[in-house]
Order: sequence, then structure tokens, then C-alpha cells
Amino acid sequence: MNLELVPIPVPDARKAFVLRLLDVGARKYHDKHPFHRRMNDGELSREDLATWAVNRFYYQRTIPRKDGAILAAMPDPEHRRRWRKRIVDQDGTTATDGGLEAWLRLVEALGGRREDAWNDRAILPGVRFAVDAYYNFCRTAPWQEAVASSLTELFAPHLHALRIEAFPKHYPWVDAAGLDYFKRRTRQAPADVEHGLSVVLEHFTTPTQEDRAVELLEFKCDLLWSLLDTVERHCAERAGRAGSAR
Ligand code: AHQ
Repeated sequence: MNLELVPIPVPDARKAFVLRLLDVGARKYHDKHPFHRRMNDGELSREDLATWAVNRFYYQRTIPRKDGAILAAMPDPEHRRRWRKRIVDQDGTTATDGGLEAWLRLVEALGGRREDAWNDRAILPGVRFAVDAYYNFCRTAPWQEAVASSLTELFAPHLHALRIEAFPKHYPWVDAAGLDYFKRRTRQAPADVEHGLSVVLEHFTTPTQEDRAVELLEFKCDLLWSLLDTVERHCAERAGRAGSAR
């Protein structure tokens, strides 16, 4: 990771801090999780992909709710004007033009069902616990800390680009419209990261606060990693059962 990936100019005095944040992603971001590596190497089954998309929708549909909680806690109208974009990006301005709807098109393109994606009972317990931990953290932590935890999106554009390349190559049966979500985020995430990073540079200034920001990013990386652990284990156990049934 290097500073060229950061969408805002970083003052010399803060470069070491930003490099510490980037190092968290280099060490712990879920692009390195075995399930994502297998996904982008074309090794997942249709069932695995559908299971991942249905369960990840619980994370996706929680994002605008956690962003609403952060918005409510932001005292500054300028921050709110910038932050509310995230909610519109996901919920859309109509029932069909938001990110949630784009993700549901991914669910269907991978062979999953919308009704399962909306059904909390279809979500794996470990996925629900990881996502609820993020939602409850963002509802209760100082809004600046919740913003800091969103900065895992510093590392997301690379992962979306990998998917946009890998899916047509390894899963040609997936309707191209299913990839719209990844293309949307590639366009939308940089402005979100720009805002989030400006908040973190403004509010995390002492060594102790900088350590806290690193800790928050590690917490979020662990949360994303554990979500995939749950999906990976479920898919492996299902494959094992199918193997033993032969
Ligand atoms: O699609 C994603 C998204 O909109 C967001 C918002 C941000 C946050 O506020 O926590 N994090 C995030 C992420 C999205 N996609 C994930 C993926 O793997 O597709 C990655 C995730 C993130 O990096 O935190």
C-alpha cells in the first residue's frame, strides 16, 4: 500500500499515520481471505457464490442503517451533507436505482433468491453477529470513531476491480448486470474515503488517538474477515456432506 492510493493530499506530518492505516489493510483486509482468493481464482461453486451474496446482503442492507446512526450523531451540517450521500447511494432515490437493488441483482445473477437475502432467518449466525457488531458499534461509539471504522473502504476499490475481472473470466454464466454493484462502488467509494479520511485526520491527532484509529480499522477488518470465515465454513461443510452422500 502506498500514499498514491489515498484520494486526498496528506500533510507530511501525517504521512506516517496514514501509512499505519494503509498497513492495516495490507495485513488484515479481507481481499486476502481464502474465500475471496478462491472466488477470484474461479474455484467457487454456484452454490458458494449464491450463499456468499445472500449472506453479504445482510451487511449491505445494514450499511445505510449504520450510516443513518452516524448521520444522527454528526453535529456539523457540512459533514451531514457529505455523509447522507452514502444513504442515497445504497437506498437510491427510487426502489430500483440504489446499491441495495444492485446487490439483489447480483444475488439473482448468482442463482440466489431475493426473498432469502431479505429474510433474517436465512442469514448464517456468524454473519449476523459480525454485522450486528458493526451496526451496534456505529450506533454507540463517538461518530468520529464510527467514521474511522468505515475506512476499510480505502482497500475496497482493488477488491471490486478483481471481481469485475474475475467473474466474466471464471463464471461466464453470471449475467453482466450482476456486476453493476462493484462498478458503482468503484465510482462512489473514493468520495466516501476522502470524507472519512478528512474526518480522521482532523479528529485523531495525538499518538493515543492515532493508535485508536489503527485499532478501529483492525476491528473492522476482523469483522469482515469473520463474516467470510462463517460463509467459508458453511460452504465447506455443505460440500463435505454432499461428498459423503455420494
Ligand atoms: O460495498 C461496500 C460499501 O458500500 C461499504 C461502506 C463501507 C463502510 O461504511 O463500512 N464499507 C463498505 C464495504 C463495501 N463492500 C465490501 C466488499 O467486500 O465488497 C467491503 C466493505 C469495506 O471495505 O468496508
